Amino acid sequence: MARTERLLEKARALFPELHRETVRPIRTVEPVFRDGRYGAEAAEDFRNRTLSTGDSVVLDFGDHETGYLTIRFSSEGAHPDAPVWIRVRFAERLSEFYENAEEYAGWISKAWIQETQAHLDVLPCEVTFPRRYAFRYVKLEVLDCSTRFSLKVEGAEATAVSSADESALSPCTSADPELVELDRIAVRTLHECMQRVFEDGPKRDRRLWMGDLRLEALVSYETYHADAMVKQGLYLFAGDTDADGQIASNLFIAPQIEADDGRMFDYSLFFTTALRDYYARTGDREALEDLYETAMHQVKLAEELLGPDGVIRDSDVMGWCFVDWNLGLNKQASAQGIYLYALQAAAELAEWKGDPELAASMRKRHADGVRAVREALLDTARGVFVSGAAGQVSWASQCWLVLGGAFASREEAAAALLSLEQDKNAEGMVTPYMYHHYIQALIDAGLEEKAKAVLKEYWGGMAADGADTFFELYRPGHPDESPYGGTIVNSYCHAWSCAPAYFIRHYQW
Ligand code: RAM
Repeated sequence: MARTERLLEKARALFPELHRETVRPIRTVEPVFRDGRYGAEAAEDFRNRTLSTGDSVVLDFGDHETGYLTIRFSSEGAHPDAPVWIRVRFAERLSEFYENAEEYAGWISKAWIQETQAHLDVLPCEVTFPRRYAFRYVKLEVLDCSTRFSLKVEGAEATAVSSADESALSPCTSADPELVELDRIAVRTLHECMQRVFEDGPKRDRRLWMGDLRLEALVSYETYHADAMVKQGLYLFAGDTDADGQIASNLFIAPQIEADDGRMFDYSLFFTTALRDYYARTGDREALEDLYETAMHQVKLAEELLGPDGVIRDSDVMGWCFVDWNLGLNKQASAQGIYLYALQAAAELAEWKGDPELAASMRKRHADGVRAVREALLDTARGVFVSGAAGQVSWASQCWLVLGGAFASREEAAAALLSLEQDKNAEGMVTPYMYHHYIQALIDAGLEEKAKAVLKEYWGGMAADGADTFFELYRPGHPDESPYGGTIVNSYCHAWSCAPAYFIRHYQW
């Protein structure tokens, strides 16, 4: 790894303060699953109940919260003659209570599952659970309580934490109530993910990912204006690259700053595009001077993967390029689109840095890359780009090649995007992250009204499903969608899904 202490020092100075707020449950509920939908019915207030072995109570905090839970317990009946053994489960969505942690056998750690157990030796007592949880609902289950007494829950509260500064939040000025509601949920999503860094999700993975940072930054510019946190993220990534200078896909900040050893073609290039976005918004010369070389280097590294035909070589190494969580997706064409998109950013950065020759060379590489991909991957009969040896057609490939400027005109781009709707075999999209790029591609192709309609339908689908915050994965009609081998580890507050707040505000919808 190549650590640059000078950059990490600057990053450390930019860590935000966390704001703390005490929140309490607004009601006690009984989860219900009816007609394929999860819901909650009002139940007897938890303070009025006495709990014995097998009993449980569900507290509803009224909104998604990220923080630390404290519960006060007492007993009723004889003097407690044994500890009480309890399980506490935290859920961002009620559906999580219908899943069984024991049955999860997926490939990411089940330690992410938000549940814990405790023994209450002496009653009354107050317990503060040490982990930070992401939740709206908390379920307390009595696993065992002596028959000589019963347990009472006297009170519960959480210390919610976020670095989002509410006083900095710009208002949403849309006149469309549907959009105002989507904006509200999106802003809440970002709020919850704004911790010491822009986390991907407060339930999981609770850390800074380059691809997520890029989109969180775009939403932040329109909402909380947390420019210093965007800068912090960029300096963190630049301060700990691999030995070749490649930006890591994600990094940890505790116990100390350390980049993960994973690399992804697209996420490294998003350092370049995120610096472009940051400088365009802030004009922060110090950041441009400090981070420019690293940003341009990502493009150079990407170029090493160009094949003799001038197109990024395909790879079957799992995760070489992320694009989306659709495990059946071939990434080659998307990777080329992302490479072209980054070249455009690199040309702008070089202009701003005062290096017009390099800017011209970036533009030439872009033109070469467009020509190459049109020759190698454009199916002229169908008007779409194919990807990989099997010639796969996907939504992701068209979107990224629109964003990278590989279509000859807006009309050609629009025709390709629209043709996907008739092609049942085209590989689809499974994350709001990929949908963000689809919305942008529609706008770039001149289909802004369609973009708005898709945004309303897709994010509106999550809202209609009771979302307090937007999800990591969402594929209408596929509630079991999870790349991890089980939805119990899915995150239901994931900042790469805050797109509505970006598009509604940026395009003044
Ligand atoms: C998920 C993370 C993050 C994303 C990576 C590729 O596991 O939560 O959001 O960037 O995938």
